[in-house]
Amino acid sequence: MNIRQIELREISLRLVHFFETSFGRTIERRIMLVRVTDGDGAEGWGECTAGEGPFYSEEWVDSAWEVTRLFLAPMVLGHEVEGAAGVGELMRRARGNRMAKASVETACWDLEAKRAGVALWRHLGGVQGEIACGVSIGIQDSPEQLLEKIERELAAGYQRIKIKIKPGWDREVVETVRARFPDIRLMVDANSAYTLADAPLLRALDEFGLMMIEQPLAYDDREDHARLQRQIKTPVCLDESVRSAEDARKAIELGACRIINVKLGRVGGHAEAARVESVCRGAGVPVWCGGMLESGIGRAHNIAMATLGGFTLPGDVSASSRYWAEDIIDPEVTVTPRGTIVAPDAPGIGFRVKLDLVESLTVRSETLSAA
Ligand code: OSB
Ligand code: MG
Repeated sequence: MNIRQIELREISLRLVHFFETSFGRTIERRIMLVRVTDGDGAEGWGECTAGEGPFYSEEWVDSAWEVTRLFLAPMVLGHEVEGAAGVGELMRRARGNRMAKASVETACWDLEAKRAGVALWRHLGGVQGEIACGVSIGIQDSPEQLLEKIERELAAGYQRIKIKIKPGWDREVVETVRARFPDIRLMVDANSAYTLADAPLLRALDEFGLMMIEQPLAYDDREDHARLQRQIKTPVCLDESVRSAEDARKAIELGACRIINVKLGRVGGHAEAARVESVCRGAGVPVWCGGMLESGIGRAHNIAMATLGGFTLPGDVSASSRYWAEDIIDPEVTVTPRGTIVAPDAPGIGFRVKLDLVESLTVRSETLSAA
């Protein structure tokens, strides 16, 4: 593989409904898209999952844009490499910036699968032609609104409900939801809103039979999560603090979690995500595919990743229409009444990028070429 051109584009896409987490509210997404082209004109698409500010992690849209144009693109352009699996290695000298790296790396995987004429999920070694889906529901203006939303998602068939929590929107809300829906698969995500001093409150959630509590403590912590896990029955799931397969190994060894959420951007791309999956599968730790309010391109990559064998729990990958009035791919992502997404059979990510729509949503673009 020899990438000759990397095109960066920033699009602006408005969510159909605001999405609120413990670190803030989003309504207008800024999304960096990456298109890579090789010497034969084959192309692939990737999406950067960095948010509008450095609040989920250090990365944000403009840091991803700058590091990609100034450092990552020159490391990749014109450099012969065995295949997409080797693209991460080309960018190794740059530390961190995993979401930016993933946007380039995943685009190369799409290109490679398209060249081979196979669906990306098969190319990655996926074994599940249909993936289980849950939904992530943000903090709402009132508990009643939350109940209404849950009702709607369950009616659509989703297999599990995740609600966001933060101090002041936690115990009572979970109690209300549980009282109304006693039997559903339910979990919570705190996005690092608590500390070990909150252990009593987090332990009080044990009585609600949650599948897991996601990232309750600091975004870069494993040690305190291990302490917390010893004090509560609900399984801890790590999101923010697992950035690599090595992180996953250490977290599991420490007892910091019993479940891991895998996100392509957070770990730097498909190759590392597969290594995380492999470490977890070997240790008997279930994983599931997280979401970052992706447009269709990132969503398609998530679907492909989630077909790997270790992804045994419903992920945060759901229908395009939950996010966008019109998604940038054709067909849009839809969910079956069984609460699943069927992995597409077309080559590469398996969805066509609507170029005209992308063009009309583009706020800036830049093309970088091999010398
Ligand atoms: O922690 O999983 C998270 C969205 C943005 C940032 C972080 C997270 C999320 C979600 C949304 O939970 C998942 C989705 O529906 O895409
Ligand atoms: Mg999370």
